[in-house]
Amino acid sequence: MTDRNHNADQLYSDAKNGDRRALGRLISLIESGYLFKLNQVKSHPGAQNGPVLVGITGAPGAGKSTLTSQIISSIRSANETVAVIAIDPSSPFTGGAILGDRIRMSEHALDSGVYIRSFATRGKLGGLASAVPEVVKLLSSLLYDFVLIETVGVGQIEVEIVGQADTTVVVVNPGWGDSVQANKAGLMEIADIFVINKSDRPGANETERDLKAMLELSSNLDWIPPICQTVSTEGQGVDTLLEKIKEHRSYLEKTGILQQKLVQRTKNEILSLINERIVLKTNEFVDSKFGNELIDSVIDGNLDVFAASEIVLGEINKVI
Ligand SMILES: Nc1nc2c(ncn2[C@@H]2O[C@H](COP(=O)(O)OP(=O)(O)OP(=O)(O)O)[C@@H](O)[C@H]2O)c(=O)[nH]1
Ligand SMILES: [Mg+2]
Repeated sequence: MTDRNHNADQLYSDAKNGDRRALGRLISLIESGYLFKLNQVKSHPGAQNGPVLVGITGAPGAGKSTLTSQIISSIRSANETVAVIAIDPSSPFTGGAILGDRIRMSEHALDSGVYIRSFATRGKLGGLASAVPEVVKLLSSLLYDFVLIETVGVGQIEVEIVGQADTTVVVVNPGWGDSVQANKAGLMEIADIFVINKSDRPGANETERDLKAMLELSSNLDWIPPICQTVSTEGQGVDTLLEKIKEHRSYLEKTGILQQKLVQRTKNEILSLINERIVLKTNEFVDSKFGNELIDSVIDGNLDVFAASEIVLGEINKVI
């Protein structure tokens, strides 16, 4: 462990000096469950001085990676820097999506103001959900102006991951029912900005109308999610989207919501670290000889489950 700590510290200082391979290795360490203590972090995601933290989600194939690549270009043209975390749902059999993402993003590969990390999830999304906040913090400490998280908007964990962003962009496509699908997947509630991508296809205006109607029903907020039409393959509409992202950030800052989100995120992180530790200790105890004896006592009718759990809690209290 000491070796690993030393190694991580060295990697971090190399990463700070712009060594991207070191950064990649550090992220792999975090991904494998290593808790890297970022003592030197001064800039938190979502803090006033921290990067703009944007989640980009939507149905498979909606054009999220193409859009992300264009957002990167738009950010870079203003000379700001950006890190991207792409959570790739690619099947372990084809791996096609990873390749696709790499090709689409490859135009930025040599740009030192851009860092892209693709995670192939392959069924271990759960672990990634706890690694992502750490990785985001790491990237924030490296002073990127923007951190983008791309994830497919299906399933609870993906939505949870994207919920760690301060500004959530939901990508839909023109066509009957797409907005309805987004609604069903729970994406309406989390959207701060809507993008109708592939607006070169028929039906974009109808989809915008549908979305507006749904938003009127649901929103009672002072931030009404704007709707942007984009053609990502051409870069069309992307500058306007970036403007909206910045407007949302200003809104969060002005209203104090940004700070609230940071407080909530920090609280969740502390709670989940404590939970993990308690669950681990509890499992260890229940699996021990004494734990087995307790279970036997309950089965034999000498003890009820409440009394047994009190005893376990008492024991854990001593070791935690
Ligand atoms: N016509 C058109 N095609 C687009 C547009 N944006 C993306 N595409 C195409 O849509 C396909 C999917 O794009 P991706 O960017 O891989 O979509 P994604 O949402 O990242 O896909 P997954 O990560 O696999 O869920 C690609 O063939 C893109 O070239 C657009 O604005 N118009
Ligand atoms: Mg993608």
